[in-house]
Amino acid sequence: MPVQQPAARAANPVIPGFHPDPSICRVGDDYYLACSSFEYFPGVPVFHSRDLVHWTQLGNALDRPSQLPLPAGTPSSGGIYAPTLRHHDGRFWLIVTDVSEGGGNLIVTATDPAGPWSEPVRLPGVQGIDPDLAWEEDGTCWCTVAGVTQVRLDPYTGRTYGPPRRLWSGTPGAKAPEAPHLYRIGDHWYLLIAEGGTERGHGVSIARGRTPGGPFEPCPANPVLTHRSTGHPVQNTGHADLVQAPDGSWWMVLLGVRPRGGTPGWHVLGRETFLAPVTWDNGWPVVGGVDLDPAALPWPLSPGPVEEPRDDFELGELRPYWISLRDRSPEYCTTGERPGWLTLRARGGSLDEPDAVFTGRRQQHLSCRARTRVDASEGRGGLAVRLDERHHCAIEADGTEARVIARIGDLRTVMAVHPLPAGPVVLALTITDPPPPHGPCTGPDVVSLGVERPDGTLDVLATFDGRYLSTEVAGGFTGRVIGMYAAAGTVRFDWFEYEPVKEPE
Ligand code: 6LW
Repeated sequence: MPVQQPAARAANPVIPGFHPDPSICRVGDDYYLACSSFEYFPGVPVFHSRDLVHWTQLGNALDRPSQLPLPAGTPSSGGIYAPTLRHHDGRFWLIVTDVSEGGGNLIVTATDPAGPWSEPVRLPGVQGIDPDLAWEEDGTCWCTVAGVTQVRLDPYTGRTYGPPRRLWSGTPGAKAPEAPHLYRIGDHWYLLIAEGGTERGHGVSIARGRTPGGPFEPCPANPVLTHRSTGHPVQNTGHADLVQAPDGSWWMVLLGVRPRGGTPGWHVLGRETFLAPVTWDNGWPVVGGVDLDPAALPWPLSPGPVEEPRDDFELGELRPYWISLRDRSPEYCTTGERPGWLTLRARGGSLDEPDAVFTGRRQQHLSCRARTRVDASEGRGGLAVRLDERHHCAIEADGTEARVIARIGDLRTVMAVHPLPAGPVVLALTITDPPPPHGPCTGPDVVSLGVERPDGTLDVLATFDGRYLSTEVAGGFTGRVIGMYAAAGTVRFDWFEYEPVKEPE
């Protein structure tokens, strides 16, 4: 079934690019939101908004190795799964699962959501992913995990009390009851879950009971949100969290994907954060659509974040949107060695290796351009877009030539070789719609990789069908990340530019 064309300019996704498993809370007039981050370091990006539409990243909750010691063997889409972010007893609480070797569930807290966040409190008695925190009025804290089970927890010490108890586990026959969130609303405790799996069958269901442990009565209208078996341009909608606005209205954040191209459609930005309005009918939530017109929000919109396309690496530390594979040891990634440059030092092989030295930023636009000025006189590296070790493409330079290298599953090929002048060069990567006609076999986009001449003219060395950098091909839980890497020796980057490309009407 051809995917319907998206509605007119909507507010969604409110946080584009791979920002899955959103969890939201409100303090006064300020909203805060956190997402999962998998094999990347730092982990768990934390955002702030005043209008639920425009979000600014404050930082990352897990930004120290003592909080996030991701081992080199952490596989792509391993590491940090779904968080829950709450505010209680004067502080922010973030509970999350590190599925990597030696990880487990943990809690970090902060008085300022921009950080610093505390050292982790480990939760050996909490077994399962997608942990949620909810408190009774007397301070009793319940931790609920996918499955769905629940255990009483002291969130200050990590001690659990008694064996876990099973709660409502969703619609009979539906798979993967997960992403539980528990809310006290009016006279009821509401248990919100995702079910159906995070692919095209994803959906959100809810039940309510008189106590935090149930018994729970399922909503007669479940699933209260799904796009399964529809032609909606946003698919895989699920993994939601609820928040009440200061005016009493209710809202839901959720993950969704935007497949493009022919059938089945390929999504390349990963699972993004979307917003939907919620109303209540006879004590049950009714979720509005994600085709949300920003002008329809019942409050004035704050000005969105202004982001400079270019990072000159002049700050003492990298901006919070930069993410590195598994760790960011200054031995391999530093702006301190050559002021105004990012220095990357290879520690193993190419992007095919789990311990590749790669620092990038999430691709957040369907069409975009990235450029970087690189000095590869002491090594080999360049500019890449990656999904994982087996799905990436790059324009790589050493002191004498540039190569376009593509990796699709077991296939690895050099698509082009091009001589380079001595000295730093500008590498470029552009992602645009496929050329018309958009036939049934069209991929979602085309990746063009090249080198700029000294006069700024771009020599495109190769183009790459973007479907091979999509989740439908690669699998996994992340989305494309565009960045810089070192495959050998030392490679230095003077600046990095990322900006959306406006497609012709
Ligand atoms: C997340 C869980 C899920 O923890 O995927 O498919 C995990 N469902 O809710 C990672 O996003």
